[in-house]
Amino acid sequence: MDCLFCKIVEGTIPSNKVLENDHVVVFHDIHPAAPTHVLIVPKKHIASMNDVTAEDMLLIGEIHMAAQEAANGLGVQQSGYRLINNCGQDGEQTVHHLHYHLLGGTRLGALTS
Ligand code: DGP
Repeated sequence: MDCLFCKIVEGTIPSNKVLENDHVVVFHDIHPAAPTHVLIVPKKHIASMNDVTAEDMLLIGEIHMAAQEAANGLGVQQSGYRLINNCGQDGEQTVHHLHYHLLGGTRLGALTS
C-alpha cells in the first residue's frame, strides 16, 4: 500500500517523532500551522474517520491518551491546545491515513465569531 503515514510509522520515511508506543506515533507536522503542531497517527492503517469501526474503540482511546501525553511533553497541556481531524474532501484531508492535528503554543482564535 502506498501510504505516506504508513511509511513514517515504519520509519522508511523520516519524521521528527515526539512519542511512539505500540499503537500510535506522534511527530511534528512538516508544515506547522502553529508554534506547536504535531500529528497523532495510529499505526494501524485506517483511511479516514469514516473508516473507524467498533473494533477501533480502544485505539481511539489510545490516540486521546497519546495526545494528552504529547501535549504534556510539548508544554502546552496547561495553556491549552486544539485537536483536529480532517475528513474527506470538504474537510481538506490530504493524507488518507487517519490522523489528528494537535495545535497549540498560541491563542488559536475561536472557530466561530
Ligand atoms: P490533512 O490535511 O489533515 O490530511 O493533513 C496532512 C498533514 O500532513 C499536513 O498538515 C502536512 C503533513 N505532512 C504531509 N506530508 C508530510 C511528511 O512527509 N512529513 C510530515 N512530518 N508531515 C507531513
